Amino acid sequence: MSSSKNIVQKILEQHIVSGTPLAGNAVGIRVDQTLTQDATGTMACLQFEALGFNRVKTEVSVSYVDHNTIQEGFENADDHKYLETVAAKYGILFSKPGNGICHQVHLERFGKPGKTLLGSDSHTPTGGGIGMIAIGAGGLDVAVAMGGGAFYLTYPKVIKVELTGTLRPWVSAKDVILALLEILGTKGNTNVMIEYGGPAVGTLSVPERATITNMGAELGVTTSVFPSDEKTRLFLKAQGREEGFTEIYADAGAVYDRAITIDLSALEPAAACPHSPGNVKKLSELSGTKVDQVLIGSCTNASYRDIMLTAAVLKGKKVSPQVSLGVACGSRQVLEMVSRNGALADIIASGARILESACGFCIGNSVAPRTDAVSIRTSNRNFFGRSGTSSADVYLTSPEAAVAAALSGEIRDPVEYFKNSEYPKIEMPSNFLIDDSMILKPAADGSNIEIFRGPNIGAPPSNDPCPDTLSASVSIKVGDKITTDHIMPAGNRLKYRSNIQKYAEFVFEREDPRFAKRALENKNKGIHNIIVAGESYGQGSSREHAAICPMFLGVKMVMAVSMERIHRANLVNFGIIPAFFETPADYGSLECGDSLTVSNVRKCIENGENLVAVRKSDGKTVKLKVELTDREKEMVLAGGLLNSIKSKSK
Ligand code: MIC
Ligand code: SF4
Repeated sequence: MSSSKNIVQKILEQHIVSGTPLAGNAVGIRVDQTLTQDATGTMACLQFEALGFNRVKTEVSVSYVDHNTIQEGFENADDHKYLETVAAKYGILFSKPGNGICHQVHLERFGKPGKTLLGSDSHTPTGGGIGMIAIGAGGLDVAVAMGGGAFYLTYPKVIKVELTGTLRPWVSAKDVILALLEILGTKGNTNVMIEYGGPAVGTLSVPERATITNMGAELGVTTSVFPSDEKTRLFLKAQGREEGFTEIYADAGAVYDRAITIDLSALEPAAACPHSPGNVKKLSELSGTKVDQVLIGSCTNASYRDIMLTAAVLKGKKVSPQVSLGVACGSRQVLEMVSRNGALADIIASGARILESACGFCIGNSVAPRTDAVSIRTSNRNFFGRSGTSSADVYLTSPEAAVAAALSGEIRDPVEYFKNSEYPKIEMPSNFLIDDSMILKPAADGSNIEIFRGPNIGAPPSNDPCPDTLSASVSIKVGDKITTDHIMPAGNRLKYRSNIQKYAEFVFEREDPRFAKRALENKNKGIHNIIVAGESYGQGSSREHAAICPMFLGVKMVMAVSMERIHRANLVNFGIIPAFFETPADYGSLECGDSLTVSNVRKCIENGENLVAVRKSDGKTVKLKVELTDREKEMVLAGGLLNSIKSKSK
């Protein structure tokens, strides 16, 4: 075996606490830092409490409030207060609403090369831009990590993405990740990490790298990482944190499972077209499409560089009368800097709406577009209905292309549209404006702190151990690439994240509005529910509600052709069996309403044998693979992680 190591190996091997670091093996790693956000964090903190920890054991844990900041009704504000008091009590830093989007603030204020970061949000890999192994997971996994427990993952294959050339004017980092999405697609990339390298890395600033690693989440890879180099040092220095710098490069001769080269000089501006981040087309092919709304922001493209570029291009011009332009800085640091240097005034003067430094439009809780609208966004997801308007078409682009659309009222290739204008050169500031006063420090001794619990907050629901026989009904059959947004809508349903009973009413709301009622009726009659799904089930968000709420409705198994990593882990954490068709064609023969019996479930799971489902109507058998590690078997059999921990401590 070669002694030369790639970056992934270097960082992971320093953090391994169990297992052998070979692709495909289950390994446990030590987690140095965690982040949670309010939409997933309340459940994570409730679970942290249920697990009985009395203080976080990580180097840094930060609780951000950035998702549910609309506060229509008392529920979100109550959750914020709950999170604030939990943070103070247990040793967590608390980033107040208004301080910015978790991933951007974390990159600016806490990210450290060579460290591991686990976050209850699928875009945690943003931290890969600063040379961390930063992984998204369900809230329960993050709760365990906050308490000092290991995080378990499949040791990844590593794809090297070699960047060569230089980006042309009006082509930017977003176009790099869109090009990779075009190559790799959004499915079939589980248990892979992407490592960037090559001569062009040095031409990209840390926030530009973070745009690329952020949207790596859409590939379905575990994470993406950049080297830590002189650009990283300068970024940390400008954030007043140079002492956190370590240089990290791959060794010469490091080995990879696959290599892809992207020549930045040859890239053309692109967009992810409705309704998948993998549906990438060149903007020149879409040119002329009328645009109604343009939104610049989100954890992908709202850095200082992105907002300054937006301002410089808009300066002295007016937004097309047909277009509603919204701009949201990714952090309060950026908002304050652009307001002090005058750039914000140029954006305001152009006719833009200034939105809060928060997730906002990206999670669909505000500024929903009109019926049948075309909306151009610099964010990372355009799943069906996520904008809040099911009939809207959402295209994901770079800020350059978004500004071209805002000014012209049409989708335009910015290279062509701005051909007579100079491309503004945005220099990285040598000193960012540092003011951490909206990050509250925890109490040194939290024992006297009383936790605030509003009426919307319930205890995490419990589950029964896995039954030996499933007498089940296929209560829904869904297609390929079903995202966790399809399973558990966010938007105006977000305020129920802490109220599982209520939130469960909306499971598969857009797929089949009668699903929740049907599933609950089955449960009450003692019939187990099974979800039948196609390829790449559970893409997208890490929201564990897409497992907890089905669990609450009595779902015992998901039979799928294939499944995405975070969602599979969440199902296991909540005692739902992730099962895979041994013969994928069996997917086609099952229908919603089929009654199935699955016998000897516990024994087969324990022994790692196939399960066999028998259809009552015609005796048809369907063989199902259930591939679980020993630790996962325990969880599934116990009815979830909380049960398995409790039964061990008895
Ligand atoms: C998302 O971008 O889909 C979210 C909203 O940030 C989610 C988390 C959530 O559903 O709360 C994610 O990416 O994990
Ligand atoms: Fe927030 Fe959107 Fe980023 Fe998710 S993808 S963390 S909703 S800004």
